[in-house]
Amino acid sequence: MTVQLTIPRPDDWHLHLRDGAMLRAVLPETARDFARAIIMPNLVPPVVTGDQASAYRDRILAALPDGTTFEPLMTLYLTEDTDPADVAAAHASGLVKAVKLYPAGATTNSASGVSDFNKVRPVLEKMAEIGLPLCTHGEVTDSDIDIFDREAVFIDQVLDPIRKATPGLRVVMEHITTKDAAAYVTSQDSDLGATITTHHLIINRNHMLVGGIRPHYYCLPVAKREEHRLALRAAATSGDKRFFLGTDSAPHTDPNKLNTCGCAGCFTAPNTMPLLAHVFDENDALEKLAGFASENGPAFYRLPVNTDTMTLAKQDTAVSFPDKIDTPDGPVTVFDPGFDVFWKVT
Ligand code: OTD
Ligand code: ZN
Ligand code: ZN
Repeated sequence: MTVQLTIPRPDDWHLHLRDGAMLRAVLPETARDFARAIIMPNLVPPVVTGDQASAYRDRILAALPDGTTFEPLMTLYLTEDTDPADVAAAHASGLVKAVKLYPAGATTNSASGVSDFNKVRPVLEKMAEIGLPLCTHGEVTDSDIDIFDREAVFIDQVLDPIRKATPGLRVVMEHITTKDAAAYVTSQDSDLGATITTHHLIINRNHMLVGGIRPHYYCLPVAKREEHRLALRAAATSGDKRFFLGTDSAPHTDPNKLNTCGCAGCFTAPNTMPLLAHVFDENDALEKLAGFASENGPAFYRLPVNTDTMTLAKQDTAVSFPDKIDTPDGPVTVFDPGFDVFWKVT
């Protein structure tokens, strides 16, 4: 018997689309399944001002295949020089849906991020006043903090102090990877939400490191121990409205991944929804997928749930996905979950 699941059309609340030829190659992979996405601003140079976000939005819309509907939800890259008035204007015009905080040096193209959090206080206060969410890459960058501990230390040393000092600031902890982060979210009020990626629900650090190093599983924040993956699964499938999907799909060409200093990122845009159906099915929580992928994100961002739908159907035989997509810059490998998947988007 075919099992089918129909949910409101999903959105991706954390996505890297890049620019130029790469944008044109990867955008159709997201627009096929998702109605909207929060677009990360870590281009080179970064998307810092409202004018830059507006121009980037135009480039995304111009890259959409004919007949596709997709709404890019733009973000600004927070720097120590960000002007609170520019942020407020970009929000008031409806252009910008969040501001992104990268601790300087934490991840890909984060060199222009924040080192001195006191310097961004006026922006954060303005955002609290106008209700504009802050999305955080939640890892400290101190060289003496072990990379596997950087998320938990960020919560204690950076995030919690910022939130206490800025009442009313709405925050999304992006791509959480630890049980500590999930527990922090559930201990707080509804001003705090968190995105969870598809790949962090599937891999732990063993998948990346046992039996040979697997560069396509290397992403930031780096996958943690199995107990953390299980805590993320529990959070995603719990029905708690504060947890929602942000794929963090982050395409890099194979030569840039398979390198002595390989880039971080998993490219999950093409197969995320079948993989999530597999994960929620495995956890006996298929009825919670609509909340995670389609309803909780809009609730946090105070946007309507999409009125069109997506149907996923479980097949009798395993489905296949392309191994790679071709781009003019080189091939980009699609995330391989390492197990057979029977779900497909119909
Ligand atoms: N993580 N790769 C990238 C960004 C993210 O921290 C992130 O949001 C990227 O390539 O832009 C990654 O592994
Ligand atoms: Zn990040
Ligand atoms: Zn990201």
